[in-house]
Amino acid sequence: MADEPKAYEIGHSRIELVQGDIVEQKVDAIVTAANSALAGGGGVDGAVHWAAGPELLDACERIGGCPTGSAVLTPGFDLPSKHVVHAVGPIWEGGDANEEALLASAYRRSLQVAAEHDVRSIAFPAISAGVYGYPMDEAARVALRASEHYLRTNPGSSLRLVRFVLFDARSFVVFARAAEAELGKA
Ligand code: AR6
Repeated sequence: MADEPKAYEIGHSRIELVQGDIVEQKVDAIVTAANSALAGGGGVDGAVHWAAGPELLDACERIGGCPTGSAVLTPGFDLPSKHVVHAVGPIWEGGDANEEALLASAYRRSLQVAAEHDVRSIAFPAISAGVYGYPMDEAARVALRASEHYLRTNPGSSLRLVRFVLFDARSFVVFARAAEAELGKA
């Protein structure tokens, strides 16, 4: 079934894929796909800011910005999750502008900054795969590989659950196929 959640055990942790809305996830931290000005916007960032309330934008303004390929952490304010990680993925420019390394880095930095705050469970959207134009299948491979690599190389970190929350059936299927290829059968 396309919308059956999928799970992969990676050492003491797990990677899950679900179809849904990231703002409804009951996890320690949710990740939003931000821009480098942390100025808010549409897509998943619009939904996260709306659900968290206006204090989230104030917190972003105090931080001032975040380079592409990196991530910063704020409180979750009105969200069910304690923290929001603001990850800045690259804009797709055809694939020869270091996009893959920058996207992998955005995931890695998100996981690092979450672990620094003892986050046990974190939920990611498909960073860069919306208005930033990164092809969904390639974005999925990068996301899964970067997460698996982090969990395998940091077995002592606080992170026990990395959940990918795909907004629609198509992106869920694309992520599920990529996970089968990258992580094995669920
Ligand atoms: N839950 C989970 N996924 C979602 C949700 C949601 N509520 N809403 C959208 N998505 P995008 P980007 C999916 O465009 O490409 C913003 O304006 C969406 O279907 O949100 O990294 C920022 O401020 C897509 O698959 O992020 C930046 O300026 C994925 O989330 C810029 O857009 C990412 O789409 C970032 O662009």
